[in-house]
Order: sequence, then structure tokens, then C-alpha cells
Amino acid sequence: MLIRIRKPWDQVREADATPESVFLDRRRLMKMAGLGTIALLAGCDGDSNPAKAESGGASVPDPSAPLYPARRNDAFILDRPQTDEQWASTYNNFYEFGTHKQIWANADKLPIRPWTVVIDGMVAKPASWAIDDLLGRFTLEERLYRHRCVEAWSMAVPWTGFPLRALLALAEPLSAAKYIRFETFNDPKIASGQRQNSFYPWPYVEGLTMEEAANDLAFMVTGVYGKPAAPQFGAPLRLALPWKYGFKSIKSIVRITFTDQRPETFWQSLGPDEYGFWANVNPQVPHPRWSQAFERVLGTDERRPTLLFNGYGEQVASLYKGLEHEALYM
Ligand SMILES: Nc1nc2c(c(=O)[nH]1)N[C@H]1C(S)=C(S)[C@@H](COP(=O)(O)O)O[C@H]1N2
Ligand SMILES: [Mo]
Repeated sequence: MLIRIRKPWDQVREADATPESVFLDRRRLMKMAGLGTIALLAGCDGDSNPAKAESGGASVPDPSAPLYPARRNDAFILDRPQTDEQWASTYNNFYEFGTHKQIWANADKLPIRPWTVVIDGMVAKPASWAIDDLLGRFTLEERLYRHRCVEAWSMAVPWTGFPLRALLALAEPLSAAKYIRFETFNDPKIASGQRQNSFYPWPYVEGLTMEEAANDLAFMVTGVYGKPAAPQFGAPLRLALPWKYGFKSIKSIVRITFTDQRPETFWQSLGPDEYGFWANVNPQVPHPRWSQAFERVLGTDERRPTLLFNGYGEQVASLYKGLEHEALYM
């Protein structure tokens, strides 16, 4: 078996940007070497068992299917054509299933029922929700959103879900809560990336301030293209934050914690000089290793100029008044 540790400088696989997978914190590499850990990295992410798990996502009928298609909320319009479903569903970032983009078949092993979402921390109504009971509390709607990956590709998709602030109303955060911390499942038996890249700080964690979470744009996604989301999209529950780089839109959430501490996020702990807490889109602030001025449109490969806050400044710019000293754009 070929086991090799990719070095940060020997692997540019996509022409337009160096993907996040390239990045490995040096200290982490050293620590790994020191501990004698064996790691199988991107590029040889062998899906050694292509046989589908019996409880794989697609093989179980989705009990939420009757909720689709949901009514479209026409307040959210696009400035570009919608990305073809075929493209959006076969080019995905989901490191739990590999550091490359062709993870859709592998992600299908994720059993998305039963699925429990824990809401805890500084809330009046902490609870463990079976996903379908949770969905039953909300009216689903469809929104057309742009999505801008920090790697400089973009797409435009019809998400279905409910506003995050509807979940706030359900959980009743205490006034002392300043942040929300979101956590993805952690199951190395199912997710090959969690087995093979065991030095990554699993589980994937993301976070928002309470003010960001209450903004109307912050959306909890349950479906896409008029039906329940397939596992590669982050089923059964993910975030969509269209004014931020894509890595903030955490997938397959199992825990939502209200806290007064700013969460340490997955990408921040891997690369604090490259990925921060805010990660708002700004074409004028380059990533340390590439420009963010343009984006490659998924499917057509059109090169488009990237917009400040990904074009959503009118709705969100006010959230960042007085925070100019912070690294808002990484
Ligand atoms: N748990 C988890 N969530 C994640 C990721 C991931 O690797 N793991 N990748 C992020 C990144 S970098 C992007 S661009 C989007 C991609 O979403 P898509 O595959 O639906 O396009 O998911 C985000 N959410
Ligand atoms: Mo991304």
C-alpha cells in the first residue's frame, strides 16, 4: 500500500486555486511524524470498500420526502443561472469522506435516519431532537442562494430549509449566550476521511455570533433541488451562509451548542493563518496563497468577479460595524 505524506508545496490539483486539502499545519505534521502516526492523504484516499453500507443514505426511504417541494421564497433572487443539479451533486467538499471533490458515492454510506440533533448549552429549552420531529416544527421554504467556496469556485442552488432564527425561537437562548457552535457527526467507521485523516481535528466544528445567527440569510438546509438533500450535500441538516466562504456552511450537524465562548473551528485549528472565524467573502482580500478577486462558476467554468459579502452586503454589512480590527475576511 502506498502511504505518503503530501507536502504543502507539492500538490496543486486545480488550476484556479489551491484547495484547502493542500494545507497542513506544519506543527501538526511534525507532531504526527513524532508520534509515528501513519496517514493516508489526499490523492490516495482509497475507497477500499466500495460496497454500500446496508444503512446507506439512499437505500432508506426518506420520511421527510412528503415535505417537498417547499414553497419558494421569492425574496431571494439570483444574478446568474442556477447550477445544474448534476454538477452540484457530483462536486462536493466533505472532508469526512475524502479531501477531493468526488465524494458523492462515498458519502452515500452516511445513514441519515435515525438522526439526532442535540441542542444544548445556554438555552432555556435544551433538547435531543429526532430529525423528523425537529423538521415538523418548521415550515420549509425554498431559497435560491449563491455559494462561494474559499477555493474560488462558486455555484447557485435552490436550498430548502428554514431560517436559523426559527431554531433560535425554539431553543430560547439565554441572554448570556454570545455564539452558536455547530458540530458534524464523528464516526470513523462510516466516514473514510475520519479514519484516514485521523490527525484532522474531528469533528468538523463551525460557529456564528448570535447576531449573525439571527440574520434572515442564515439558513438551515434540509433539502436541495426540490427534494431531501442527498448525503453529499450534508444531509439531513446543514447550514447555508451565502455571504461567507463555503467552509462556514457546516454539513450533517449533530449538535448545536449555545455558548459565551467563541468556538474554535475545524479550519481555524488546522490553519489559523489562512482560515478564521468570520470568513466573510471579500474579493479585495486575497487568501495567503491565491487571489479571491474572481471565481470559477461550477459547470460552465465561467470566470466571474467575486462580490463583497458575495453580493449580500445589504443584508449583512451592518453586522460587522465596529469590528474592522478583526480579521473579517479570512
Ligand atoms: N462537515 C463538513 N462540512 C462542510 C465541509 C466539510 O468538509 N465537512 N466542507 C465545507 C466547504 S469547504 C464547502 S465549499 C461546502 C461545500 O458544500 P457542497 O458540497 O454542498 O457544495 O461545505 C462546507 N461544509
Ligand atoms: Mo469550500
